[in-house]
Amino acid sequence: MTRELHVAVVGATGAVGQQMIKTLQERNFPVGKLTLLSSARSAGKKLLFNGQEVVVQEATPDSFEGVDIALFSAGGSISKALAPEAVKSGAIVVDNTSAYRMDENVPLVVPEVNEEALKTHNGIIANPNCSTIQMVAALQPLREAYGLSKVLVSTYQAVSGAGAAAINELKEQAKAILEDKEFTPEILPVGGDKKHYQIAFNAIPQIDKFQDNGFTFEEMKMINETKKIMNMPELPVAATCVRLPVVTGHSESVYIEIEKDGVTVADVKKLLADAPGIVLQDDPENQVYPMPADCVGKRDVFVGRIRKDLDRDNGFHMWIVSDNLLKGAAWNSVQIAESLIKLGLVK
Ligand code: NAP
Ligand code: 12T
Repeated sequence: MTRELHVAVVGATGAVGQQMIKTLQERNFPVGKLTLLSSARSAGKKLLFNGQEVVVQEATPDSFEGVDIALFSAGGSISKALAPEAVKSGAIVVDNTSAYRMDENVPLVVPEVNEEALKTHNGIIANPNCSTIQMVAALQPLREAYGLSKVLVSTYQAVSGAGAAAINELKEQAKAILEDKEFTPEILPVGGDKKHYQIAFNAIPQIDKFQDNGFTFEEMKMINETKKIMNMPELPVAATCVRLPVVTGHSESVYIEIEKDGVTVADVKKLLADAPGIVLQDDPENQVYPMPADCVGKRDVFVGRIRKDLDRDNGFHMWIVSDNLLKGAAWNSVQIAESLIKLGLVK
């Protein structure tokens, strides 16, 4: 019998935090006590967990007394400031921000890929970037069976990845445009960057800030995190990340090259159909393929449009879709917490 745990959610009122609470409930996670934390703005607000009202409190360094597992999703600076405090209080932190992901003392975990890495944790475990999680979950079975020698990805990302304010911006903008009213973009592509652009009825080839090498930080997260999670530092990976006017569900066009010769599309389909956490939706004759509108609220990663490259026998193209707030964030974090219990890592 698992003991009932004291769980804290930091950023409980946010787009990800809300899904964390819902996922803990749906998974029947052994929650004995739930502490919900936010900024002072939302302190006092009441949220429901298993039909019970829980009052949101302001997150402070003293918020973690007696907490066993703390799920952080309130932005990188909050994680930098408070995750070490939570660890000092004896909690294990699962951090959804990019604050610790590339720290070599912090495991970066997608349970279907590298669950064993949890055993090396020092109090903080990083939850990877949303676009990266769904991609590596689908690539891992192929890598195990055939070897992997190249990954090229273009993403079609939903606005909910940028938080509750971005969801609101898309909806308000779409309404303003349909009603012929004026509007001023304020959030997307990146709240903290110099310029903001229309997202409704548009596509923006910028997610997160530009780096000196011409790639955006979102693209570099996909590149660096993929190598770390798969433990393949030499794997060639390149990414182009694009924001679409979709509320929830990231889509990705992925091209890979495998090491083994003679692999067929049927082989790849069979492998993915049987892989954990993956749902194969691939039947062109009947127009069956994954779409974000169909994946909302589901924990799986959906794969379809699998084709062999026309010029390279070891090249394959595919389309990978998942709910960015679930497998991309809340579900992967709760899944990590479930793995910690399963591996006997929660004292
Ligand atoms: P959001 O909807 O904007 O919510 C932000 C949450 O953080 C709210 O609960 C907010 O509380 C809280 N917060 C803000 N400032 C705080 C402070 N000073 N102290 C304590 N809490 C504070 O954003 P979101 O989409 O849920 O994302 C939250 C974070 O998760 C992001 O910043 C990002 O780092 C991470 N994230 C990761 C992924 C991923 O790829 N795995 C995806 C999306 C997001 P109030 O209600 O009081 O404002
Ligand atoms: N895709 O924590 O969509 O890696 O704006 C944060 C924000 C990923 C992250 C976004 C994202 C992260 C976004």
